[in-house]
Amino acid sequence: MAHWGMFSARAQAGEVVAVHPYAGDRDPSPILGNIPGSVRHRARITGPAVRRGWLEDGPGPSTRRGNDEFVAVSWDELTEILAGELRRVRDRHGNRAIFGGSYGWSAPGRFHHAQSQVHRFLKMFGGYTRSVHSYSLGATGVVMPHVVGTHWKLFARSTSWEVIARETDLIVCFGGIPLKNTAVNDGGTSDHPTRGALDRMRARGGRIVSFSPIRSDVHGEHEWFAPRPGTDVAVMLALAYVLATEDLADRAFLDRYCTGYDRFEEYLLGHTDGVPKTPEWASRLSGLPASDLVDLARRMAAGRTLVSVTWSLQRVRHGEQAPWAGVTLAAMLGQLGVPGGGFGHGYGSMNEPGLAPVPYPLPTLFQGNNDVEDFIPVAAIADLLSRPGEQFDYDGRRLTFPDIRLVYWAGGNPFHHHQDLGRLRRALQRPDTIVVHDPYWTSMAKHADIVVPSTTALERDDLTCTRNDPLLVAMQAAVPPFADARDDYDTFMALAYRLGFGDRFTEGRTSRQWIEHLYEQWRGFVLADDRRVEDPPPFGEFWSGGHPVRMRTEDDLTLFEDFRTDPERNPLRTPSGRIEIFSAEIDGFGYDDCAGHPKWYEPEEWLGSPRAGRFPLHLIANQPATRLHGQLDHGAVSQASKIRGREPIRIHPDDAAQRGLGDGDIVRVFNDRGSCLAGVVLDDGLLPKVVQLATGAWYDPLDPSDPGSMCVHGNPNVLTPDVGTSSLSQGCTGQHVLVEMERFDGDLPPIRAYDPPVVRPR
Ligand SMILES: Nc1nc2c(c(=O)[nH]1)N[C@H]1C(S)=C(S)[C@@H](COP(=O)(O)OP(=O)(O)OC[C@H]3O[C@@H](n4cnc5c(=O)[nH]c(N)nc54)[C@H](O)[C@@H]3O)O[C@H]1N2
Ligand SMILES: Nc1nc2c(c(=O)[nH]1)N[C@H]1C(S)=C(S)[C@@H](COP(=O)(O)OP(=O)(O)OC[C@H]3O[C@@H](n4cnc5c(=O)[nH]c(N)nc54)[C@H](O)[C@@H]3O)O[C@H]1N2
Ligand SMILES: [Mo]
Repeated sequence: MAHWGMFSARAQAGEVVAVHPYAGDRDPSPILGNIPGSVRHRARITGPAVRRGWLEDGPGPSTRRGNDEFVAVSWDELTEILAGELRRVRDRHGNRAIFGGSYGWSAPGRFHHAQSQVHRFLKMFGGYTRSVHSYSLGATGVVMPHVVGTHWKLFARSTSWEVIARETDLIVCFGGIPLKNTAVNDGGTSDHPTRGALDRMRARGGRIVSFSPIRSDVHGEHEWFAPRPGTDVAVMLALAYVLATEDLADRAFLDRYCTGYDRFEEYLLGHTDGVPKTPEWASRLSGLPASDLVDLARRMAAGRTLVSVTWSLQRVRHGEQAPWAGVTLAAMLGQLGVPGGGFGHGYGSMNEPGLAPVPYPLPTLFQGNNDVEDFIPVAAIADLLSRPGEQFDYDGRRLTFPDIRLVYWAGGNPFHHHQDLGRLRRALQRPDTIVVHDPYWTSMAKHADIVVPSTTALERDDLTCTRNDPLLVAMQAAVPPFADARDDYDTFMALAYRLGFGDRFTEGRTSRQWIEHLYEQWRGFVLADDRRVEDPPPFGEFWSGGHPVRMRTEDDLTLFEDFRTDPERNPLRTPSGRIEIFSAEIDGFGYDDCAGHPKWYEPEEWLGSPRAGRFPLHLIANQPATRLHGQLDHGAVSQASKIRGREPIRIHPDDAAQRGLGDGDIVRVFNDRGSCLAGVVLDDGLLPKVVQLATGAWYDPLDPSDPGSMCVHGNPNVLTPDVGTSSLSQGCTGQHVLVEMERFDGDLPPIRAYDPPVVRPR
């Protein structure tokens, strides 16, 4: 199993040479094709290593990270060095000086999940400064609990694809419903139902209206509206304005199920700021004809309408506003809780919304408590490292950045996920020690002091399942461990014994015994359910049979149906128990960048800003179609998309012509933060002045000694701003950035991203 689908593997001489998708998958993802050849790829880390400068000079700040050679050490030496350094930092600076946030997707598997392992280990070691929320949903995760009392139920218990296919007349989707993203679900996925569901809905006469700068964000027939990126909230407000002023808003629903609509309406009509949010007003911002917005609002009120907002819309400055405005628009239509109507968040973002949840707890590795209370919103990593002792706002609180001495990363790649990589590199110079576990020499591993080679999921036994998938799956090793790589569990086990808590960490179990233990614990939950669809066999039988076990799923869900049926007995977990169109809590925080109701804020990085005079193209840095993040960027499917080895950048033919660019040219994309090379793909399915460069090309600095160096490969995060969504949630804003580009006629530098650094014997 991979995060992007279930498969069987054919192996030869320690390498996976072919994969076959699971027969039950109705629409398997092409990115399975990145797997063959990945086990023995030259980018693998062959054994434990320590950065030469760190070994010779001892722990401390260093400008040589990312530009130093490594010294190979044995596993025993590694364990001794790492245990000694952990103890030194704890004894001298306390546990809060250890940053163990360690964000990232790593691999599926309920036991060998790198984050679960590193967090459990560091908790037993006395705790660590942690991170909260995700790069995926930084704004949603904070704002939506204030508005609807939850954020995860919006995806995990969303209206099902079956209900949409059967009931919905009109999907109005902001950010489209990109099929490419439904390849993936965190922890794995055994079926891909989105394409089929949308086809069935259309066959019934259902329509899709997509708001997106990119036409291909909806596959197949649809109506395409391309607003200027970042103006969706203005468009939503204009649709709301038409509903409010043409007597199309469902006042009875707003009275019974919501609070604060009147406060919002004052703003909508312009009573509070003198600016009525008319279709003409939104037209000037978005570039869309006002009459189209008027027509659409009337159509939305005339039938069963689902308002859908992708997660990308909240991964921008003021990202709190789009989901909040979306739910408000759906509330005005009065269809929340009605089958096929209402609101969705993340259709086309992940293979999770629309898929039925299982009613049981999943097998879970017990974590224990973290004795350190300090935390950061996850995307504040560079701030944390560069601004110790400084205060910042977060969800109504004033927090302080602790002074971090040791950074511990297992299962994630900040050089993939973080913004403004030049700034990140300078921040990574500051701690005493950086530890990285990864199977591959990612840029993060190259910036580490202590490098720990992990196995990949293909090299170990595990089991996996997710909230929104019916199968519990035995993941049996396809090949033996590569070179001197170790399972993260075994690394932590050795460290825990060296540090004196080995028995507590292992509870006396081997990996195999843990897997059996987690399975049997889960099996108990299933056997207690009278309505189970299958009896899970005892572990031995399950493992030797190798077949997945099917769980019961909660089919045909409609989001907020319980609440609609009986709002007194099933209130939302908000202060009022209702949908908070106006939140007194948020209003009370007094932020000037997040008011008490949904509001249009002008971002810094958009085509209407003064910055666009210098950098006139709006870059969409979205998820890659050809891989998951930076994982297996060296795989066949990802490589086939590259242009002379560079990541493709899509541009409208008119913008290309203005710059004298043709298909296949190499360009230098730049702004005042950095620059990268990329390969031109002409595409008239883009709004003019919009360009698109996916995330995930491995960072490849022309001059590794220079934090501001050009990336010769096409990582957009050398360009993106490292600034939070707002004082409320401080989420990631990596989706949008203004750039300019020019043809690159120089000698093309080689791609060195997948080459290991120099590693010398001790
Ligand atoms: N500009 C911009 N940037 C973005 C985004 C955007 O929209 N625009 N999106 C953001 C989002 S939503 C996300 S979720 C992040 C994703 O960011 P990440 O999750 O950090 O990216 P991955 O490449 O998946 O990193 C996972 C790492 O885990 C390693 N790994 C795999 N298996 C194992 C294992 O068993 N053990 C260990 N120790 N390591 C393992 C992989 O080799 C890989 O290096 O990126 C964010 N960055
Ligand atoms: N193949 C693949 N699938 C993935 C991932 C991957 O790496 N590869 N990553 C997974 C992860 S971790 C996450 S969190 C999700 C993320 O899910 P999302 O954040 O929803 O995904 P993106 O592809 O970044 O963005 C979706 C679309 O939003 C559109 N968009 C961008 N800005 C605007 C705007 O201002 N207005 C409008 N109307 N549209 C806009 C873009 O055209 C883009 O294609 O994807 C998941 N799925
Ligand atoms: Mo994500």
